[in-house]
Amino acid sequence: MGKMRTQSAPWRAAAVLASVLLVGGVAACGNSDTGGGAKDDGKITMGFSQVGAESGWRTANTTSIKESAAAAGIELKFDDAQQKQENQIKAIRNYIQQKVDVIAFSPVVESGWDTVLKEAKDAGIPVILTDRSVDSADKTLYKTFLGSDFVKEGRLAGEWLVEQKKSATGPVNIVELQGNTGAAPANDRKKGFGEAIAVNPNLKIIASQPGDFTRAGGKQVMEQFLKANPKIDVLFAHNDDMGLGALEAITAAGKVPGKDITIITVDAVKDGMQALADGKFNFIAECSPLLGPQLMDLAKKVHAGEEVPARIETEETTFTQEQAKEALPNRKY
Ligand code: GYE
Repeated sequence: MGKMRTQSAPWRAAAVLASVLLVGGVAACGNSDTGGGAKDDGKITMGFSQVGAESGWRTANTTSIKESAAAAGIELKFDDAQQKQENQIKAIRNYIQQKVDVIAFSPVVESGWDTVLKEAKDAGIPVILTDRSVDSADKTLYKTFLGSDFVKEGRLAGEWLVEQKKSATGPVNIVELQGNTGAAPANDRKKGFGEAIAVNPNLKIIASQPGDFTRAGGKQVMEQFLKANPKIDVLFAHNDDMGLGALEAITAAGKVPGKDITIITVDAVKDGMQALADGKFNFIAECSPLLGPQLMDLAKKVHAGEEVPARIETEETTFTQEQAKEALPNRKY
């Protein structure tokens, strides 16, 4: 018996080890699968905190995310923060509590995210930034940033204007409608545009105010601009919606948009493209809202522990009035 026991000991040890591994394996597997706080069905759960519903761009972006999640078989928990950072922080904390597999969000402003991002990291939940970025110095707080190059959009808008006004002999007065204060696209578009027009000292920004990326904001601020400044030659609006709102103010002031005032915007959503084709806008730098498919792809990779590039840029173009007429019939959003 003694002999048998000695002989069987390694087997028993192996069996014990195997069962430990098996149980451990199942437990580990269960952990990662139920990390979604839900069933052990291998389905990825994503918590997504959206900026709001402030513009046509945002609506198209939300649709893209919801449709792509469904198509990719990803369970989406969606929250609209109504352009408030505190709401986004609350939503992210909820997602951490619910143990979602991946958190994705479009930060309404650039600053002030380190604490909540650290909480997600400590909970072992990967974060993907989509559309807008954060200014955190610690790049390990998120896996990747998927979105446009907003500085480039501003620069393309500015370069177009420089070319248009190259033979101007006197001052060209520009007013600027900014996005919401502190947002990456507001900061970056302002920067890119400002740098591009700096080559011609005739081009001067005489007023610049936030219109919060909304039509109502664009209209209201443009009314103030028109009241305070008798000579406005150019409007640079950080998105189509503010430009569309401004059209009403310009017309009400007895001026012809696209003629008396040159209008440049960013986004190229359908209503913006229509205004461009109709000659009310003069130029649009495109910004694509169709980020959903790439976001879902990234979520799957990040969840599987694969390496992903730290920065993924969306491809974009620009539109003149003629190009808008051509592109409009096929525009999806
Ligand atoms: O340009 C604007 C929206 O973050 C790129 O947000 C986005 C911007 C977009 O409200 O229309």
